[in-house]
Amino acid sequence: MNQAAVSVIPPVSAALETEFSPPTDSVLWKKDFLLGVATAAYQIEGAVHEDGRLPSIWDTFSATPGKVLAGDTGEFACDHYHRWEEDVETIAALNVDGYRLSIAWPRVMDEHGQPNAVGIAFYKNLLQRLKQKGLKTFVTLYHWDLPQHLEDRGGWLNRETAYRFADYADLMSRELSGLVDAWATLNEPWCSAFHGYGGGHHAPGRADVRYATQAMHHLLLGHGLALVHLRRNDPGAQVGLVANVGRGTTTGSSAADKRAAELFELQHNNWIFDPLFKKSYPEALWSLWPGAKPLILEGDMDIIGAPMDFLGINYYFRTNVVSDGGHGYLEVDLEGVERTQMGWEVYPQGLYDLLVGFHHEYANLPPVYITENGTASDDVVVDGKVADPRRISFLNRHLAAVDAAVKAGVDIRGYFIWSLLDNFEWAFGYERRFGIIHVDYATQKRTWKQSAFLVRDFLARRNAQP
Ligand code: IFM
Repeated sequence: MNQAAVSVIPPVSAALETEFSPPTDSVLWKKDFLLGVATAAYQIEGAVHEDGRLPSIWDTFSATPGKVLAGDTGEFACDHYHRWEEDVETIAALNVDGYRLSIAWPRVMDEHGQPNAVGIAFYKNLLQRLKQKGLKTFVTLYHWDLPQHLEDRGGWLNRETAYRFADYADLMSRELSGLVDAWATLNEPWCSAFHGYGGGHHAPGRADVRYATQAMHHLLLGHGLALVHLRRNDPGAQVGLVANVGRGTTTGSSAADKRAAELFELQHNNWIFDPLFKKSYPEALWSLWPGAKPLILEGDMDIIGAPMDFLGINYYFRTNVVSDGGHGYLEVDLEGVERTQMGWEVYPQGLYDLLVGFHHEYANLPPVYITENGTASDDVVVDGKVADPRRISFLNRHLAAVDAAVKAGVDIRGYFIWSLLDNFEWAFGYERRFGIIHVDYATQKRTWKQSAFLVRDFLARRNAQP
C-alpha cells in the first residue's frame, strides 16, 4: 500500500486537550454514525473460577512467572462479572450509541461442548439490559481466551479447534439470537497468531513463525466456518471480523527500505485481508518467512473468503522500518515523537492512510467500523477527578482522521473508544490504563476521567440536534 500521505490531522494544540468539539461538517455530528465504547471479557470480568467457568490459556499464561508485568492476572480484573449492572448504567450515562464486548468461551461451554447455562445467562442478562438501554450491541466471540483444554490438544495449531470454534459460534448465536446487532468472529487474529504462536509474548506463549502461520490459517478457517452458523441462527445481525492493522513507513531512502515498509504492512494487514477478500495469502509472505507456508486443504480459502457484512479495524500506532539487507525488515524507533504509556507512537495520519489504502486495494471491502482506538496513560485520581489531556488530544486527532477518510470515500459507520474501563492489558497487566473510566483495583471504585465527561457532553449536544 504505502501511498504518499496527504496530511489530514489538525496540529497538536491546547484546545484539543480540553475540548471535544468536532468541526461542524464532521461525520461525528451525524446521529447514524455510531460512537461507542469497547471492552473484552478476560480484561474486565474477573470471576475466573465461578459458575463452572473453565480455565483459559490466559489464566495459565498469566499464572506463569515472568509472563505478565508484576505477575498480574485476570482473576479479579474489574470484577465486571459482579458489577455489570453498574457498568451498564455507566455506559448508558455516557450517551454512547453502542457497546462492544466479548464472550468468554470457557464460561459458556464445557469440555464436551455442552452449554454452561449459568455462563450463558450472564451474557443474556447483560445483552438484554443493554438493549433495554437502547444500545447497539457488538459481540466478539473470540478475544483471545481459548479454553485451556483445547490448547492442551494443540490449540490453534490443531485444525480441530476451528471446528470447535464453529460449534461455539453455533451455540452462542442460537442462545443470543435477537440480542446482538453485530457479531465479530475473531478479535485481532494477527495478535493471536503472531504474539501467541510466533513470538510467545501472548498466551499460549509458543514461539515459531511456522506455528504462527498455521495458527492464523486455522483461526481464519474457524472464522469462515462460524459465519455460516451466525447467519443461519441470527439472520437479523451483521457478521464480520475485527483486525488490528499496522501502518509501516520508512525513514530510509533506498528501494529496499521502501520495500521493507511494504513488507511490514503485508505481514500485518494483507496476511489477513488477502485471504478474506481475495481468497489467497500474499505470496511474498513465504519469502519473508521461508518454510512457513501452512497446510491448506482444498476448499479452505472459499470458506475463509465468504462475504462479511462489516470489517472491524483496530488501530493504535505506526512502525518505522528499514531493510534488513535481505528479504525482510528491521524496526527502528523514531526519535522525538509523541508516545503513549505503551511506548507507541501517536500517529493519527496512519489511520487515515490505512483506511484509504484498504478502500482502494480491496474492491469488495465491506463497511468499516473502527472497533478499537485509544491510548494508555498513567492516570491518577486527584480530589476525585482524573485529568487525561493526552487521551482527549489523541481521540480528537484520530477522530479527525476517521472523518477525513469518510470524506475521501471510505464507508465507515462507527467508532469505538478502547476502552470503557481501565483493565487487564495482557502482558502489561494493570499498569497501563486505557479506560475513559478509571478503576481503582483495590476498591473497584470507578471514577470518570475528563475524557468521559467530554464524550458524554458532546453526544448530548449531538443528540439534541434536530
Ligand atoms: O487491550 C488491547 C485489546 O484487547 C486488543 N487491542 C489492543 C488493546 C490495547 O493493547
